[in-house]
Amino acid sequence: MEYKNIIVEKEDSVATVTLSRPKALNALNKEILLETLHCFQQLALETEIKAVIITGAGDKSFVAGADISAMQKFDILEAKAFATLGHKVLSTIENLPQPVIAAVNGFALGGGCEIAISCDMRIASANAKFGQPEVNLGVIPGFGGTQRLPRLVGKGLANELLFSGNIIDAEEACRIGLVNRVVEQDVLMDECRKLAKSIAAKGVEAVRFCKEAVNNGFEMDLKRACEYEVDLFALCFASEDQQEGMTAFLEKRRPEFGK
Ligand code: DAK
Repeated sequence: MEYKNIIVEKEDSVATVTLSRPKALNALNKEILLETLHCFQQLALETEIKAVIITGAGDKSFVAGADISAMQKFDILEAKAFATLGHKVLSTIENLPQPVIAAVNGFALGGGCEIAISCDMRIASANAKFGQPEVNLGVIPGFGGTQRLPRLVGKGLANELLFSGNIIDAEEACRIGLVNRVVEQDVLMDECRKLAKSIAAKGVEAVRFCKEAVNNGFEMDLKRACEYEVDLFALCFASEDQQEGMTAFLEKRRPEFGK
C-alpha cells in the first residue's frame, strides 16, 4: 500500500511512523487512519522490527485530534463507523507485539491524545500540549479517551480533563503521569530512538511477554494476573534468549540476543 499521509522509516530494528497532514496539524481523517492501521498491521509481522516510534510531522503538532471538517456532517452511522475505525487503529497499536513509544512533539488533542495513550510509553517535547477538548465540540472522545485516560492517570484527573476540555502543558502532563518525561524539542527524536534501541537490544520474547503481561494482566484481578505472569515467565524458558542471557551473565560477558 502506498502511503500519502504517513511516512515510515526503518533503521537499526526501529521503525518510526510519522503522521503527516501538516495543513491540518496532522488531524485524523479516514485516509490517515486506514494507512496507519495498515502500517501497524504490517509492522506486527516484521520480526526484524523490535520497537516502534510514532510521531507527528512538523514542530507544532503531534496530532490535533480527529479531523473536525470530516466529522462535521457525519450522520449516526458514519460517526459509528469512524469511531470503530479509530478504535481498531488504537487497539492495533496497543496490542502490537513490539513496544511503541509516542514522541509527542506538539499538540496531542482529542484523537491525538488518545493515540499517545494507546502507546506503551510517551516522551513529550517541552512545547507539547495535551487535552480531550471534545466537549467543546458537543461530543465525547471517540477513540477510547474515556476508557484509557482514567486507567492511566486515575479517574479524578481524567474526569477533570474530559469534562472541562482543559488543555495542559507537558510539565503538567508529566506530573499527572500522562507522559514519562519531558525533553527539549530538538532532542525529542534522539531520546526516543535511544530508548527504542535499548529495548531493541533486549531479548525479543522477554520484551514481548512483558508487554503482554502488563497489558493483559492490568484488566485481571491480581491473583489471576499473577498466575498469568507465572505462565509467561515459564514460556521464556522455551526461548534461546533465556539461555543466552543467563549464560552470558555467568560467563561475565554481554548477551547477544537474537542470534
Ligand atoms: N481538524 C481539522 N483541522 C484542524 C484540526 C482538527 N482537529 N486542528 C487544526 N486544524 C487545522 C485548522 O483548521 C487550520 O486549518 P486552516 O484554517 O489553515 O485551513 C490548521 O489546522 C492550523 O490550525 P490553527 O490555525 O487553528 O492553528 P493554531 O495554532 O491557531 O491552533 C490548535 C492550534 C490545535 C489549538 C487549534 O487548531 C485547535 O483547537 N484545533 C482543534 C483541536 C481539537 O478540538 N481537537 C479535538 C478534535 S475532536 C467520535 C470520533 C472521534 C472523536 C470524537 C467522537 N465519534 C465518531 C463519535 C474525536 C474527536 C476529536 O479528536
